Amino acid sequence: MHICDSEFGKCVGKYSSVLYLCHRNADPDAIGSANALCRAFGGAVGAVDDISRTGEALMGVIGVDVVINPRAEDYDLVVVVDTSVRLQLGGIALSRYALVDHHQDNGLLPDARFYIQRPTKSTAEIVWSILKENGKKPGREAALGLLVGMISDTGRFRRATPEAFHVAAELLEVGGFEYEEALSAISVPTDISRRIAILKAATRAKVMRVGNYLIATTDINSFEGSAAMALVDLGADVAFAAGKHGRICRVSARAGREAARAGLDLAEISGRIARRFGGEGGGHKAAAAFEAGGETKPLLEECKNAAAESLQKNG
Ligand SMILES: [Mn+2]
Repeated sequence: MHICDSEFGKCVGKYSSVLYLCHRNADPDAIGSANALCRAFGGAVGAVDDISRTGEALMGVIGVDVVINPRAEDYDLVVVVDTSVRLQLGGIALSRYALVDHHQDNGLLPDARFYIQRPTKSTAEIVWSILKENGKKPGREAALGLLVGMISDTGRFRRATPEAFHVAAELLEVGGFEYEEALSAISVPTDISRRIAILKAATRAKVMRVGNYLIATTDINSFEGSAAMALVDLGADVAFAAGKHGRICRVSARAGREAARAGLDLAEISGRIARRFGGEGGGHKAAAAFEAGGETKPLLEECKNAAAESLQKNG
């Protein structure tokens, strides 16, 4: 059941123990959003498998405890935060759950007790609206966590909307901290293994030109998301980085502004290819990921062709 932001307090208040659950490799948007909801409405914060590097940095700054791989059955309700596909929840067995999210996949909606999902640039913006509509005033840490989530999901406001800037201004006012403090919360130095992986991904990259667009693919067995993002930073319009993990292939996709503006939809492409290879995936138009069976090479070939087809059609 879809609910309005103002109904969240009433709906979640019907359950006595609530877990706010972040996706696998929880990022600052997930951690900041779950933390603010938990502080406002009561409950616990959990995450699946692990926390991202920047998510962990934020945890320290705002002082939130996150239970890794909590037992969903220990709670009356699980509120899944910043997550749109089951794949991102690993082995967690969901029964009674709700959803607060900003992605565009609807896989978790039909079975949710209630949900709020709309395509904003971050889940944090939705959470801020939920707090306001329910008469909750966040403290300093809760507001800081939300702003850091926004900074992270908007690429430091490079992809921000006018609405996102409004929310950011309100969070700075209510939290009473400096913007610089929020920025430094996620400015953690990149560790050497990630830098090695990214450099390897760059040296192995194959590049195809389609009109004025460049599509890069690369094979790597860790940090696929960082690698795809780095290839876009280096000049690719679209980048796919694939890694083999046991029998499963993980592919991360990123697109630059021009390709996204030309109508490329990586969430759609990821979902479609994943399903064809017995997997699952999704995300956003310009940033998506999937897992599927098979080898990296044919999957990357499929990705490249799908992106090329889309760019030729619209570009
Ligand atoms: Mn997010």
